[in-house]
Parts: sequence; C-alpha cells; structure tokens
Amino acid sequence: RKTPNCYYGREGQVLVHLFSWKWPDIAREYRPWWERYQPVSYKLDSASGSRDEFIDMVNRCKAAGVQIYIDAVINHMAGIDAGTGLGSGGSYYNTQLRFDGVPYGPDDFNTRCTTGSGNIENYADEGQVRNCRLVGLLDLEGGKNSVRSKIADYFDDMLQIGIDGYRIDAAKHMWPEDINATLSMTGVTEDKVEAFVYQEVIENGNEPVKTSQYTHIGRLVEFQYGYKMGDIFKWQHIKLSSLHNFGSDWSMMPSGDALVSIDNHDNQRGHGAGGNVITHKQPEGYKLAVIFMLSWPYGIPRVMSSYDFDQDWTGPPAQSPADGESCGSSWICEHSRGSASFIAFNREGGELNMNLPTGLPGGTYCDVISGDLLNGVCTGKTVTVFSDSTANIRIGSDSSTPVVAIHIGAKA
Ligand code: LM2
Ligand code: CA
Repeated sequence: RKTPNCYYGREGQVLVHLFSWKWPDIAREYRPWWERYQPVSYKLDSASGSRDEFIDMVNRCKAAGVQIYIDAVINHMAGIDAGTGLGSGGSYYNTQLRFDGVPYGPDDFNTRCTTGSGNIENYADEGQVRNCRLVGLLDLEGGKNSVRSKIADYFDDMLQIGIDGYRIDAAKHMWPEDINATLSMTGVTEDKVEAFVYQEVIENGNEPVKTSQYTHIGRLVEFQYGYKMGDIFKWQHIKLSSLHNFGSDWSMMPSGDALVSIDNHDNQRGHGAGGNVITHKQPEGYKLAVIFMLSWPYGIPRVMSSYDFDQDWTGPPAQSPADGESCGSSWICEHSRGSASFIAFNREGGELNMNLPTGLPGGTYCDVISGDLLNGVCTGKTVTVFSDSTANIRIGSDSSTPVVAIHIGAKA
C-alpha cells in the first residue's frame, strides 16, 4: 500500500492531479507521437479521430480546393517490443506476427534478413536496410503478392475517400520494385488523375541506397535542401548571395524529382538521420528560410506546421488550435498562405538600396511581409515598380524580417 505501482523504468514516483479532465484527453496525453509509425491495421480510427471524421475532413478540404496527401506507413507494422493488444481502432495484434485487422500473419513478414538481431545493423549493406527491422519494427515482405495487395486495398480505400497522394514512409527500407508494383495494383478511377507520390529516402554520403533508385516511381524528399537551409539561415556558414544557382548544381536531385522542406517532424527533434536543420525554435532565420523556399523555383515545397515540445517523444497538445488553443503557444503553426512574385532578402549586415529587376508590370505594390492589402489599403510598406519593371528596393539590416515580397495579387 505504500508504493505507487509505477511501471518498470518509471520509478520517478510522481503523480499528476488531472482535475476535471475529459477521459479522451487523458487517454491522449503522454502518448509519444511516434506510436503513429507503428500501425497494427489500416483502419482509420486513431488519436486524430474516427474514420467518419477523416472522411469529413477530406470532403471539406476538397470543397475548399485543398488536396490531402496521406503519410503511408507500409514498410512495417508495430515494433517487436509491442507485445500484444488492441490498436486504437480495436484490432487485435501480437508480435508473433498476427495483425488481425488487416489481416497479416507470419507469412507476410520478411524472412530475408541475415543479421543476428533481426534489426538493421549496418547501413552500408543494402540488403539489411531493406530486409531487416528498422529500430525493431516488424518488417513486411513487400515482395509478396499477398502483402502488396493488402497495401493496394488500403490505398484504394483512401483513393475512394478522395485523397490525392501519398508520402511513402521509410521508402529507403523498401525495395523500389516492391513500391512500384504495389502502386501499379491500385485502381485509378475514370475521373481521377494518378496519385501524387513522394518517398522518404534519406540519402547519406557513401551508403548504397540512393534516391536515384526511386525516381521512376515518384518524387523524393530532398533532405540536402533542409540541411543546406540550416547552413545558410541557422549557422550562416554560407553567404546568401551564393544561392544564385541553388538547385541541382548543389549536388541535389533534379528539381522535377524533388519535394523540399526546411525541417520535418523527425529532424526537428533529432530523430531519423537528424541533420543540422533550422526550426521554429530559431524564428528569425526560420521565417527567412521558409520565405526563400516558397519563392525559389526548386522542387515542390512543403511547409511544416508543428506543436511545441521539450522532450523528443512528447505527443501533441490534447486540444487542437480550432477548439481553444491558439497558434503561437503550444501549437506553433509555422505554415502561412500566399505567394510572392518578387522577393528580396538582405542579410549582409548593411542597408540594401538598389534598383532591381522585378519581372512585374509597373505600378504600386503592397509588401506582403510588412503588411497586407486590406480593402484596397496597404497596411505595410509599398514598392513602386517602374514601367521597365525595375524597382528601388531598400531593406535595412536592423529589421527582424529583412525581406520584401510583392505580387500581382496585391497591387496597392
Ligand atoms: C520515418 N520515415 O521514414 C518516420 O518519419 C519516422 O518518424 C519513423 O520513426 C520511421 N520512419 C518509422 O516509421 C518514428 C520515430 C522512432 C520510433 C518509430 C516507431 O522516429 O523513434 O521508434 O517511429 O514508433 C520507437 C522508439 C524506438 C523503438 C521503436 C520500436 O523510439 O526506440 O525501437 O519505437 O519499438 C526499439
Ligand atoms: Ca523493409
């Protein structure tokens, strides 16, 4: 009676008094975010909500002209240490390789791994990277038709609901031909264009797995982009002016193959391959990096939207921004809207004062960084573009966002 029965490894013996909390919020608190990457079925009931709520979200986004791309975890199921239980959607699983909600059985898992632990031990061995368990996650045998067709059924279900594409999680750990064969099995209905595909392959120096092995399947996340943005906007190792040819000349893949981001949920908190990225924790440089990415013609940009965390595993706040929590505290919401047709940055330490070609027709434009065009009135600085499309651009070095951005949708 005098011990609080803490779980093994949790003997800190501290209680928390959750006064008047709702049960679902308590259930959600203290769950690490990375549980999402340990599926036990392809059902859509998760910590984010029910299947009906997912369908409703897709429909409402589509009505607003917004496409949905899902994060598809198809390389593996739960971790070897997950034991036995029921998933958030109620399906039974055990790590003797039974996942009844799909269903998958022992024959659906990889038997080609040759390491002693059954886990990936050496990234220089291409076979291990694809056939062994990534951090103990039970590895599906993507070479088998039974596995491919179950994943294809899941994709078909999603297409039917109306999603428009997939992020292929852990694509580095799948054989490219398995991904391709699975995608070719998915139905594309008459009025539907092909799904958009971007694969998660972190290419590291001398490792044998290369992004170029996957470019025939779809796009890839170009991780070098985020690392280089970190060099420039976080560490300032590289001068802004050297970005003039930023793209495939910087040993990155061709623009048409790439999807880019400044950071992601892994490298933001030191997971995955890590890397020196800039995040919302350094807001000044981060804003510049995001503005640069949105305006620079390379790859397809993806903007991050995060919640605040102090420990790497901390799950999301129980409440969404929509029901009470505002952006800027527990939810960061780095994402923004709008596009700029001419953009200038200054990070040289002194004032920038130059006549620059803008490519825009003559007129007075509203700078959408310092303000916005509201009912025909510019709330920020204005920029005059002359008839030869040049403009005098002045950006002081003392400003916290030393950027000017103007576009034809915001003529003052
Ligand atoms: C990804 N991309 O290719 C995701 O972006 C990344 O977030 C996923 O890892 C990974 N691949 C697998 O889908 C995350 C997280 C890991 C976590 C796994 C599984 O970064 O830390 O691993 O999800 O939940 C966790 C524990 C790890 C444990 C493992 C298995 O952190 O210590 O390994 O579960 O129980 C024994
Ligand atoms: Ca694999």
